[in-house]
Amino acid sequence: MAVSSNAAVATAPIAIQTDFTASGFLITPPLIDDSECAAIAEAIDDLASDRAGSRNLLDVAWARSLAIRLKTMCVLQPMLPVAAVAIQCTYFDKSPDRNWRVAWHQDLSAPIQRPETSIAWRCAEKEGVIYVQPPAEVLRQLLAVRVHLDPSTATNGSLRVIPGSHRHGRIAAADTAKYVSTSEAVLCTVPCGGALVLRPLLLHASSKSLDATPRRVLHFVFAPGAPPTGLRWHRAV
Ligand SMILES: O=C(O)CCC(=O)C(=O)O
Repeated sequence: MAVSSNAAVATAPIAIQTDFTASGFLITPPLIDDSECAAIAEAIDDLASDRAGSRNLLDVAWARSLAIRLKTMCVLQPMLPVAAVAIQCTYFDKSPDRNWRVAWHQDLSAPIQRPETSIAWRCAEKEGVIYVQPPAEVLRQLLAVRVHLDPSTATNGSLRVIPGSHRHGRIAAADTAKYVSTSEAVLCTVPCGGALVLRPLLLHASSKSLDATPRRVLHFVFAPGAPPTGLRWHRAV
C-alpha cells in the first residue's frame, strides 16, 4: 500500500465510452439530475445526524430505490447480468474537512450474511457486517457504479485507475508497484450525477482534495445473483 502516484496520469474526458471489457472502466454522462443529487446529499446529511453508518446505505429505502433504477439504465445494462443485485452502497464524502488519499489497490471484499458454518474465504467484520474476500473468479463478476453527487475534478480527489489492470486477477501487493510504474494512469473526472463504472479488480487510487469543492460519491456494488458455496450477500437489492 506504499505505492501512490508513480504512474503517469492522463485525464479522462467527461463521458468517455471506453471498451469496458478491455479497460475495466467507463465514465457515464449524468444519470440523475442536479436536483436529485442535491436531494440525496440532504437525505445523507439527515442520516449523519442520526449517526447512521456510511458503508451500509442499502439499509436506507432511497438508496435501494436508486440501486433498482440504476439496473434499468441503458448505459449500465450491457455491464450488468440479467439477475444482477446491488450488494453494497457506501458513501464517500471527501472535502477539506474530511480529506484522505488512498494508495493503489483493488477492492477485494464483499459483504455477506453471517454464515452458519465456517467460511473458506478470508473474512473480517466491519460495522457489524461480515466481509469476505472471494476468489478472483467471483470478484471479476462484480461491478462498481460510483454515482457522483458533485463534479469530480482534477483537484478534488478524483479516482485514478490503471486501465486493463483488472485482467490480471488478484495482484499481489508486491506486484502493484510494477503495474503502476509501467502503465499510464487515467484520472477519472466525472460530471455531477454521472458515474464512474469500474471492475473492483481494477487498480485504483485517489489523492487528497486540493480545493474547497466537496466530492461526494455513492459507491454501489452489483453482483450476479447469489455468491457460490451457499453463502448469501448481506443485502441483495
Ligand atoms: O473515493 C475514494 O477516494 C477512494 C475510494 C476507494 O478507494 C474505494 O472505493 O476502494
